[in-house]
Amino acid sequence: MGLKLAHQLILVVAAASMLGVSLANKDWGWNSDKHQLNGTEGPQKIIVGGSEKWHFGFNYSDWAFQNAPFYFNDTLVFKYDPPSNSKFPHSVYLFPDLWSYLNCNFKRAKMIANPTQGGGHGFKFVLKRWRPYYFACGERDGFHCKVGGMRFTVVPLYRWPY
Ligand SMILES: *[C@@H]1O[C@H](CO)[C@@H](O)[C@H](O)[C@H]1NC(C)=O
Ligand SMILES: *[C@@H]1O[C@H](CO)[C@@H](O)[C@H](O)[C@H]1NC(C)=O
Ligand SMILES: *[C@@H]1O[C@H](CO)[C@@H](O)[C@H](O)[C@H]1NC(C)=O
Ligand SMILES: [Cu+2]
Repeated sequence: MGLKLAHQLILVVAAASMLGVSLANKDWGWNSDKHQLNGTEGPQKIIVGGSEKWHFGFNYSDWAFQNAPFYFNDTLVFKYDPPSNSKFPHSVYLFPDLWSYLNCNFKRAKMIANPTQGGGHGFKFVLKRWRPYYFACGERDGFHCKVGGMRFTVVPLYRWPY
C-alpha cells in the first residue's frame, strides 16, 4: 500500500517532467498569495480554473501546476453550467491510476459529479487523503479530457501547523 503510493508519486513526478513541466522553476513559495502558511489559516476553498471555471479548451494541468501546492482538507470547487444552460455539458471523474489519466481511459474511472452538479455554488470535493488525485471531465467519450485540456493531477500536502 505505502509502496504502491510511493510508486504512483514517482510516476506523477516522472509524468510531470515528461510533459516538460519544470518543477525547479516553479514557485513553491511559502507565502504565495493563494496559500499563506501563517498558521492561522485553515483549509482553503479553491475554484478549479479560477475565473475560468471548468470548461473546454483551458489547460487545467497547467493551472494545477501554477496553483500548487494543495493541502489536505482543501476543497476543490468545480463550477460549470448545467445542461439546461449550456450546449456543452461537463462532468467530473476520478481516474484510479496514472495510466488511465494519461490515456483519458474512463473504463475504471468514477464519476464524482454529473453534468448538473456544477451549477450554483459548484461541486465541492475535499482532498482528504494522501494520494494523487487524477481529475477529468468525462464528456464526449474522453474528447474533453484528451483534446479540451480538462484534466489535472493534485497531490495534497500536509499543512504543517506552527
Ligand atoms: C494570516 O493570513 C490571513 C489570510 O491571508 C490574514 O488575514 C491574517 O492576517 C494572517 N495572520 C497573520 C498573523 O499574519
Ligand atoms: C498544458 O500545458 C503544459 C505546460 O504547462 C503542456 O506541457 C501541455 O501540453 C498543455 N496541454 C494542452 C492540452 O495544451
Ligand atoms: C481534515 O479534516 C478532518 C475532519 O474535519 C480532521 O479530522 C483532520 O484532522 C483534518 N486533517 C488535516 C491534515 O488537517
Ligand atoms: Cu467537459
